Amino acid sequence: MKLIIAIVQDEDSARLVRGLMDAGYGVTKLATTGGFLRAGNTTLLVGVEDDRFDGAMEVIEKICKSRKQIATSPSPMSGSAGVYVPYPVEVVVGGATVFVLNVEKFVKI
Ligand code: 2BA
Repeated sequence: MKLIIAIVQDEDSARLVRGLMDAGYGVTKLATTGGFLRAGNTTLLVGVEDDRFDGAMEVIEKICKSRKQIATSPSPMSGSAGVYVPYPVEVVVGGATVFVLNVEKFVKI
Protein backbone atom coordinates (compact mmCIF):
# COMPACT_ATOMS: atom_id res chain seq x y z
CA MET A 1 0.00 0.00 0.00
CA LYS A 2 1.10 3.58 -0.67
CA LEU A 3 0.18 6.96 0.73
CA ILE A 4 0.02 9.75 -1.85
CA ILE A 5 0.46 13.23 -0.42
CA ALA A 6 -0.55 15.67 -3.16
CA ILE A 7 -0.24 19.44 -2.72
CA VAL A 8 -2.50 21.13 -5.25
CA GLN A 9 -3.97 24.53 -5.96
CA ASP A 10 -7.25 25.40 -4.30
CA GLU A 11 -8.79 25.97 -7.76
CA ASP A 12 -8.23 22.30 -8.66
CA SER A 13 -9.06 20.73 -5.32
CA ALA A 14 -12.85 20.27 -5.60
CA ARG A 15 -12.60 18.65 -9.04
CA LEU A 16 -9.70 16.48 -7.91
CA VAL A 17 -11.51 15.22 -4.80
CA ARG A 18 -14.57 14.45 -6.93
CA GLY A 19 -12.47 12.74 -9.60
CA LEU A 20 -10.70 10.54 -7.07
CA MET A 21 -13.89 9.70 -5.18
CA ASP A 22 -15.73 8.87 -8.42
CA ALA A 23 -12.89 6.50 -9.29
CA GLY A 24 -13.31 4.79 -5.92
CA TYR A 25 -10.36 6.23 -4.00
CA GLY A 26 -10.51 7.36 -0.38
CA VAL A 27 -9.40 10.96 0.10
CA THR A 28 -8.67 13.27 3.02
CA LYS A 29 -8.45 16.97 2.25
CA LEU A 30 -6.37 19.36 4.35
CA ALA A 31 -6.31 23.15 4.10
CA THR A 32 -2.63 24.09 3.91
CA THR A 33 -0.42 27.11 3.21
CA GLY A 34 2.60 27.24 0.92
CA GLY A 35 5.76 28.48 2.59
CA PHE A 36 6.97 30.55 -0.38
CA LEU A 37 3.79 32.33 -1.53
CA ARG A 38 2.22 32.14 1.94
CA ALA A 39 -1.06 31.53 0.14
CA GLY A 40 -3.61 28.80 0.72
CA ASN A 41 -3.27 25.51 -1.09
CA THR A 42 -4.77 22.07 -0.56
CA THR A 43 -3.08 18.87 0.52
CA LEU A 44 -4.77 15.56 -0.23
CA LEU A 45 -3.96 12.28 1.51
CA VAL A 46 -4.84 9.26 -0.63
CA GLY A 47 -4.17 5.73 0.65
CA VAL A 48 -4.07 3.27 -2.26
CA GLU A 49 -3.34 -0.39 -2.83
CA ASP A 50 -0.26 -0.83 -5.03
CA ASP A 51 -2.26 -2.08 -8.02
CA ARG A 52 -4.42 1.08 -7.98
CA PHE A 53 -1.55 3.56 -7.56
CA ASP A 54 -1.10 4.33 -11.27
CA GLY A 55 -4.83 5.02 -11.65
CA ALA A 56 -4.75 7.60 -8.84
CA MET A 57 -1.72 9.33 -10.36
CA GLU A 58 -3.50 9.50 -13.73
CA VAL A 59 -6.46 11.28 -12.14
CA ILE A 60 -4.14 13.79 -10.45
CA GLU A 61 -2.21 14.43 -13.68
CA LYS A 62 -5.40 14.88 -15.69
CA ILE A 63 -7.00 17.42 -13.36
CA CYS A 64 -4.16 19.51 -11.92
CA LYS A 65 -3.05 22.40 -14.10
CA SER A 66 0.02 24.57 -13.69
CA ARG A 67 -0.59 28.32 -13.51
CA LYS A 68 1.49 31.47 -13.35
CA GLN A 69 1.12 33.59 -10.26
CA ILE A 70 2.55 36.95 -9.35
CA ALA A 71 3.85 36.94 -5.83
CA THR A 72 5.53 39.48 -3.63
CA SER A 73 9.01 38.29 -2.87
CA PRO A 74 9.39 37.29 0.77
CA SER A 75 13.04 38.42 0.61
CA PRO A 76 12.80 42.16 -0.11
CA MET A 77 15.72 43.96 -1.74
CA SER A 78 17.44 46.83 -0.03
CA GLY A 79 16.66 50.17 -1.68
CA SER A 80 19.15 53.05 -2.04
CA ALA A 81 17.92 54.64 1.18
CA GLY A 82 18.44 51.38 3.01
CA VAL A 83 14.69 50.75 2.96
CA TYR A 84 13.60 47.21 2.23
CA VAL A 85 11.08 47.14 -0.64
CA PRO A 86 9.22 43.98 -1.61
CA TYR A 87 9.31 43.21 -5.35
CA PRO A 88 6.91 41.16 -7.50
CA VAL A 89 8.06 37.83 -8.91
CA GLU A 90 6.31 35.52 -11.37
CA VAL A 91 6.25 31.86 -10.35
CA VAL A 92 4.77 28.78 -12.01
CA VAL A 93 2.72 26.88 -9.45
CA GLY A 94 1.57 23.27 -9.69
CA GLY A 95 -0.03 21.23 -11.31
CA ALA A 96 0.68 19.08 -8.22
CA THR A 97 3.56 18.47 -5.86
CA VAL A 98 3.34 14.79 -5.00
CA PHE A 99 5.10 12.72 -2.36
CA VAL A 100 4.66 8.93 -2.36
CA LEU A 101 5.30 6.94 0.82
CA ASN A 102 5.24 3.21 1.36
CA VAL A 103 2.70 2.40 4.06
CA GLU A 104 4.06 0.00 6.65
CA LYS A 105 0.72 -0.64 8.29
CA PHE A 106 -2.89 0.40 7.67
CA VAL A 107 -5.39 -0.14 10.48
CA LYS A 108 -9.00 0.93 10.90
CA ILE A 109 -10.28 0.44 14.43
P1 2BA B 1 4.70 27.53 -2.11
O1 2BA B 1 5.78 27.20 -1.16
O2 2BA B 1 3.82 28.70 -1.79
O3 2BA B 1 5.37 27.74 -3.55
C1 2BA B 1 4.62 28.19 -4.66
C2 2BA B 1 5.47 28.24 -5.90
O4 2BA B 1 6.51 29.20 -5.73
C3 2BA B 1 6.18 26.92 -6.21
O5 2BA B 1 5.31 26.09 -6.96
C4 2BA B 1 7.38 27.39 -7.01
O6 2BA B 1 7.04 27.63 -8.37
C5 2BA B 1 7.69 28.74 -6.38
N1 2BA B 1 8.76 28.66 -5.38
C6 2BA B 1 8.74 27.98 -4.23
N2 2BA B 1 9.86 28.16 -3.53
C7 2BA B 1 10.63 29.01 -4.29
C8 2BA B 1 11.92 29.60 -4.12
N3 2BA B 1 12.67 29.37 -3.03
N4 2BA B 1 12.36 30.41 -5.11
C9 2BA B 1 11.62 30.68 -6.22
N5 2BA B 1 10.39 30.16 -6.41
C10 2BA B 1 9.91 29.33 -5.48
P2 2BA B 1 5.34 24.52 -6.76
O7 2BA B 1 6.76 24.01 -6.85
O8 2BA B 1 4.35 23.94 -7.71
O9 2BA B 1 4.88 24.22 -5.27
C11 2BA B 1 3.53 24.39 -4.88
C12 2BA B 1 3.39 24.17 -3.38
O10 2BA B 1 3.79 22.82 -3.10
C13 2BA B 1 4.31 25.01 -2.52
O11 2BA B 1 3.72 26.27 -2.30
C14 2BA B 1 4.39 24.19 -1.24
O12 2BA B 1 3.19 24.34 -0.48
C15 2BA B 1 4.40 22.78 -1.80
N6 2BA B 1 5.76 22.25 -1.96
C16 2BA B 1 6.54 22.35 -3.06
N7 2BA B 1 7.71 21.72 -2.86
C17 2BA B 1 7.66 21.21 -1.61
C18 2BA B 1 8.57 20.44 -0.82
N8 2BA B 1 9.79 20.05 -1.26
N9 2BA B 1 8.19 20.07 0.43
C19 2BA B 1 6.98 20.44 0.92
N10 2BA B 1 6.06 21.15 0.21
C20 2BA B 1 6.42 21.54 -1.04
